[in-house]
Amino acid sequence: MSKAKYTITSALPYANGPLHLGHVAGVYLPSDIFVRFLRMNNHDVAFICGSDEHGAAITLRAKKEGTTPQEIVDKYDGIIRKAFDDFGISFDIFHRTSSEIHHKTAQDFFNVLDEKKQFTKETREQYYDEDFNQFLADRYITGTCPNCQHDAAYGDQCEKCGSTLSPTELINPSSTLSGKAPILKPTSHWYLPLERHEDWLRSWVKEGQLNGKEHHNPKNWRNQVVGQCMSWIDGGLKPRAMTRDLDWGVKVPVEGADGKVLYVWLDAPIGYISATKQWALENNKNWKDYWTGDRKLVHFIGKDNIVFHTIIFPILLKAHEGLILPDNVPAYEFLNLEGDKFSTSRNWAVWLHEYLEAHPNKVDELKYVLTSIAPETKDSEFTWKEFQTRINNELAAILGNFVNRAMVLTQKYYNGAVPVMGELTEFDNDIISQMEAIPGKISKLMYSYKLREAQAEAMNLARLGNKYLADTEPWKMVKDPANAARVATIMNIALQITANLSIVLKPFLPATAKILSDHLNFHVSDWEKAGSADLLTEGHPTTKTPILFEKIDDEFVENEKAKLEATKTIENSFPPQKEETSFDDFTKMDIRVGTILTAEKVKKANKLLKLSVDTGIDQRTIVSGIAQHYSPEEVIGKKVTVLMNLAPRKIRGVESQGMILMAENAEGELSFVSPEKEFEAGGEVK
Ligand code: B3M
Ligand code: ZN
Repeated sequence: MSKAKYTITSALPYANGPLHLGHVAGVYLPSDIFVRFLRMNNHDVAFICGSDEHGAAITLRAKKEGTTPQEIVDKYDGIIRKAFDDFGISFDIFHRTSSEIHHKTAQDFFNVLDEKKQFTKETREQYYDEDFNQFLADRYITGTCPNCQHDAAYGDQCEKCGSTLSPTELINPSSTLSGKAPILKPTSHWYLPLERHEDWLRSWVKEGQLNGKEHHNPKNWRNQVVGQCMSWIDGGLKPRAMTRDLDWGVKVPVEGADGKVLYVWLDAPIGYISATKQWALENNKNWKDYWTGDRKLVHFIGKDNIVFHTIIFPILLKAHEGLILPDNVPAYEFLNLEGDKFSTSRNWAVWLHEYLEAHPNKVDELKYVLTSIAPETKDSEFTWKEFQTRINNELAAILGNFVNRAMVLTQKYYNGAVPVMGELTEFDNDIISQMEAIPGKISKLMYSYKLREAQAEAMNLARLGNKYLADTEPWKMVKDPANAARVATIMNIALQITANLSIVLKPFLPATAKILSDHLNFHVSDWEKAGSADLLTEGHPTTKTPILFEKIDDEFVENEKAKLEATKTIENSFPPQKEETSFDDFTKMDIRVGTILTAEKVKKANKLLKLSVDTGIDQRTIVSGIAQHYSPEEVIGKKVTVLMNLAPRKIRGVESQGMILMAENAEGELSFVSPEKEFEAGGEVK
């Protein structure tokens, strides 16, 4: 049977910020491990990724940094690209959706679907920000998530529970631009009628589900993925707008669509195709070979991207005709950091590029730890303490220790030359058969996308080696010359294990595997060779390896934790600045210093105090909503600021003749705004 061919994609990171360890553990590292494994198994593979440079994520970031979207994407594409390079993620291409070939590919794709009548054009009411004269799609609108009540969900998705939303589903929507409640205004867009595709989609997703009693899952789709798809389909598929009123993105390629661009979730997945095209151009290949025929398309993504890759993009691919649908969509849950969520706004993150700058020689260490804790089936957590424990107790104590002993003793006893394997004991045979079984176990786990267990299985080979040396104790036996043949056999087996490690560790710890290969003078990348006990022939020369992993001391852990604390920012919920006002309008307001003379609670109103205030020119009654922050007794005699010429209003039956100005902190606590010097009542505030 010929080997399966693969097109592997990793979610295109938004070029609106650097990558943190959560992104790495849940998308880029696992896809890289999987691809390295496939290549070693001689599968035909294309490994595709690139920057996602459109959408509100980018334009909002540009606004925040006071610059242009183009500058934002250039900056972050650069940072991300370099970090991937330094970390050794082995993409065949890391492309950009701002490229010309992408714009053209996405427009052609849109035209094909339009010609096939796969869209409906509809005019609907959409949220609109009157202050900014802009329709509010996706991240331009926030509100409370109808599913988890998170109060900062976006118009297209909630980052807390991962659900995919439409702006109108948000509770208490507000504009990200002005902070105000939006109005509704009609606009025309191209919609993809998802509901037309329900039947085939349902059975296609079900193929990934349980089959019979054994819970046999032929496609190995993760429960979370099947679950989210089914709940979306069962919830009723609806038409979804595929265009937006924005000026940053891929222009809608039809007449009468001025000021409209493709929805970023239409254009970004097509980015996988345009990246493949670019790669094919550069490498004399035909891109179609990677998107048609007998080939497995696999998307590595985070769980917040599930429906885009299992419903929307598959519908687009199917509607386009002739292109393959994903074979699997291994989606990862979220990684937390030191007891809290990763957060860009609070700068609670370990940024990949910063880690690599600080610890350029600890790349495999980070890979190992992140794979060990990868959030494959549930959310997991990164802590610097665990980073230390995993490196010291596993990498250094097990793998490093075993390799070091095997290589050092070989130098010492045989000047580096592989000794003769003599007669085998039962124990030797048992160790060898355990070793032979490991590559097969790893393969099985890999093809089922259980990379965390696969790495643990690879480490079991080092454990086996350690146990073998600890039980046979060649360093004791060698003291009696009568044992020479036995010691040679033991060391031969230990070296065969080391050579096997240099193969099976390659997908997970490529730099470490390379050190082993170099010092063993053994460069084999063919997975099929792994498991054999005669990889190294008698007399084969080896050299002593350096210490593979340095122990991490407590100071390292403390430093890293202190760095996190020192750079975190406090998130506040202060509203954005209000619209500009004129000096003339400002001077219309009469604001003065006043002194509170008396205060009493307003009956049946637990927030209100009725105050009498000396304003310097009169004495008047003001009702103020401060009863939950001040008792009547404590306000008497206080100097406050009074808005004098506010039109009188009746509040709970009492006429309020003005307003006391209050300052509010992030927790919603109120404080009087009082002159800092002892000023008498009546003084103007201007
Ligand atoms: N950029 C969303 C994200 O980074 C998006 C993925 C696109 S994959 C086609 O979460
Ligand atoms: Zn939610």
